[in-house]
Amino acid sequence: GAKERTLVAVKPDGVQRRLVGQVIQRFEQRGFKLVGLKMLQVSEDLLSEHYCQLRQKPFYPNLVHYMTSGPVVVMVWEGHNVVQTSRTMVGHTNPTEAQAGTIRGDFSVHVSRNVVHASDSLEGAQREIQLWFQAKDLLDWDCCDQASTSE
Ligand code: DAT
Ligand code: MG
Repeated sequence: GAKERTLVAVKPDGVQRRLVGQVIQRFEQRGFKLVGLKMLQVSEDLLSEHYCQLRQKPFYPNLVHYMTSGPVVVMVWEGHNVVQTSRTMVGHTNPTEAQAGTIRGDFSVHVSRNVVHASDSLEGAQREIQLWFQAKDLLDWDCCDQASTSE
């Protein structure tokens, strides 16, 4: 529905390369609504919850090292079909496979430095949003063009 939400994060390489603004711009421009945003240094505990399905993978230690190497910017975006559309906007996990025009396809070359995260399913999005944000830090707001101007 229109209130669907997903978690998007600019990973440490994206922050270091000053790509935060371009990532936000793409989601704003597409028509999604920003309802939560913060910058933080991720702990290994949070990361192992976030990537709980990947703990057994051979690349997991490198993934932890990368994701804790500097701050990330994590956001919640809301709108129609945002989970699936944001995956399309982000592009293939491996930048080698990512289409030009996607974030990974435009800004990255290697799977170990792929700039952004986006939740991969409705259930995943709900789980990740609860993991990264407190409910009070997600804001429900309306556009000024829908508000009364008569006051
Ligand atoms: P995605 O980030 O597209 O949802 P994922 O959930 O399968 O992909 O994996 C999470 C991250 O782990 C991914 O963004 C980069 C890293 N990763 C995945 N597969 C990898 C691989 N084969 N080698 C190195 N890193 C990998
Ligand atoms: Mg994933």
